[in-house]
Amino acid sequence: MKRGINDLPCIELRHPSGAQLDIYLHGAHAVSWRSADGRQNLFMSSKTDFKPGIPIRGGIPVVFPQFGDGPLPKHGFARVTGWDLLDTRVHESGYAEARLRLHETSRSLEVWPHKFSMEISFCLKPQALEVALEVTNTGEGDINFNIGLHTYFLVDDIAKVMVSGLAGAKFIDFLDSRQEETERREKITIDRETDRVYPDTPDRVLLRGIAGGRGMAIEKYGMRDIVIWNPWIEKSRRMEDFGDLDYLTMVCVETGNLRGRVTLEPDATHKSSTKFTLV
Ligand code: TA6
Repeated sequence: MKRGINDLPCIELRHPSGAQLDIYLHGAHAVSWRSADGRQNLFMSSKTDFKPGIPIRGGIPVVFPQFGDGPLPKHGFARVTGWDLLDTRVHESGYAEARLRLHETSRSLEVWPHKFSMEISFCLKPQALEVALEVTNTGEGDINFNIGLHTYFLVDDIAKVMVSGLAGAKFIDFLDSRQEETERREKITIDRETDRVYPDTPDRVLLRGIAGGRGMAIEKYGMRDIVIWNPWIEKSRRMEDFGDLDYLTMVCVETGNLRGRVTLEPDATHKSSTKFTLV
């Protein structure tokens, strides 16, 4: 564990291949993922804050227990709360793992009166990263929540980005009528502000245009939805923690139960994960 920006504790998870993942306990937030080829795969805003209570802009924000706006802080309190490190180790089967835990706090109980235990594990391989989430209801009544990963990918040029695997899927355009439409494109490109939720999608999509001309296979498990987001020019200018031109080198492809919610009975556990593989 090292002291990162603003002296916040940060885990440097290293794989023998040279791959490295840097994770802040603040939000269990992965801010840097260098694969074994040395390339950075995650976008991070140069203008983001690293302060308790403030979401970090970029990397892999954890969304829980709410996606988007609502009675809780936007995208929930998990990304702005300090998590506890459980352990880090390199498994004999060839991956490095970091596990962190979050449970209810006095502050979370004020806004979300439910007891829970949440664990995130990051499994790092030479050219892949798997992020797994487990939530257990440790309270008395049912709990109902969104959960997911709001992943910011570093791209060479947004004009070269394509997402394939969603042709025929329904989507809701959060910038338009919010009516359900059908995605007609085999290859989704981005040339304007884009904020679309694809509910109940296939579990594998391919993102092309990752920095260095590579592709990223994104495979989700126990996660129903995908969101594609790029703020484009005007919204970028309005975001204080985001550079005016940052929209050119990032895209969010988010995975989780973001449109739909998960309901857990007492003592039940929900497991979900996303595997990112460079191709
Ligand atoms: O996931 C898409 C979205 O909900 C967009 O509407 C945009 O607000 C983005 O998340 C970023 O949200 P944040 O709270 O991190 O600024």
